[in-house]
Amino acid sequence: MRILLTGSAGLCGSAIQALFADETNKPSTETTLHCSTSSDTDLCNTASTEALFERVQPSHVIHCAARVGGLFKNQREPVEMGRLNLLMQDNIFESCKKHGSRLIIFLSTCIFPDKTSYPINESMLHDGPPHPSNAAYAYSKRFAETMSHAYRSEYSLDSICVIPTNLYGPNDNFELQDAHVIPALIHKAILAKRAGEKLIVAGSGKPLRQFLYSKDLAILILLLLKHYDSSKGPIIISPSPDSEVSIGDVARLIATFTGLGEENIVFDTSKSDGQNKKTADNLKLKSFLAEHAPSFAFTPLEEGLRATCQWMESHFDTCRK
Ligand code: GFB
Repeated sequence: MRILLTGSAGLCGSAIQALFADETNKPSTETTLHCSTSSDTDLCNTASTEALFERVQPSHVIHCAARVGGLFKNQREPVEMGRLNLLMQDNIFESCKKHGSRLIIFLSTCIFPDKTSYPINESMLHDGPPHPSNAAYAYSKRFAETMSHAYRSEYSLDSICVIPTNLYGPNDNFELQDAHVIPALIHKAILAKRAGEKLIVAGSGKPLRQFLYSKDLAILILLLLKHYDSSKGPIIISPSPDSEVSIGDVARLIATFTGLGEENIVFDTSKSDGQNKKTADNLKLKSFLAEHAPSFAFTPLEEGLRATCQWMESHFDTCRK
């Protein structure tokens, strides 16, 4: 396999690179990984995207590059969250069609309908409007699923739409205005501890989320790239529904792991809670794993959070923030 990895310096891309660095994880010795970032290619530009494909001639593409961000970035920049993802996806689909590359493209559980029954499964993707806080992003990613079907029926393009729940881990974006909840709270907790202040958690702390450790996602992406029958449609990547935790519980764990202490947390209820929950089932993934990786186990949240807190402590001066 000649794998092109876009967005290779990001949370997901860097986890896949790290996995590849360990030779034993390589799908085969002949497999090569070609990493691309926004500094070498503007994927919103058709010519530069095609030039990248001409250089790499990929048999497989893992499209990690995307305009992503937490609740508050989605509320602040809905146009870019929608438009830039549409532009990148359009160029990636067209170049994959031209080069006959097998493609993995990332959606997110926030794109499912907001008013729905739980747990959510893959068949419910288009059953109603998403949460208004990220509608532009959500429809841009729903459109990727629609185009995945379209390219399959018209050009037999082999593409897999993977739908992860909230991702976290090393090399995340810790920039306070744009970050997702876990990197934002870790960054704020470290600053609060150093300044002897309180950790300010936005909202009530009541919303519920399922969190996926980036190292787990990387392992699952390589398994899916090798073995998943893409005609089976999109697939949710998530620990089980009962792994769901409240934002308040996550904040308390982060306050403990950063040494700030749970007693130093305050909730700013003037800030938005966003979606209350987006509980997703992972039955499709579990049946895939039963066949292809029965010994796979998700990293427990406490273990992943502790490791991510330590990672940011040791990379505080160099990480994205
Ligand atoms: O991770 P997050 O930004 O995204 O926020 P969503 C999750 C929850 O954490 C919300 C609370 O209830 C926030 O109110 N929260 C508390 C904070 N403190 C903070 C903080 O300092 N920063 C942030 N960001 N949140 C996103 C979608 O929704 O999920 C994206 O908007 C994407 O498009 C992502 O899909 C995975 O889980 O609410």
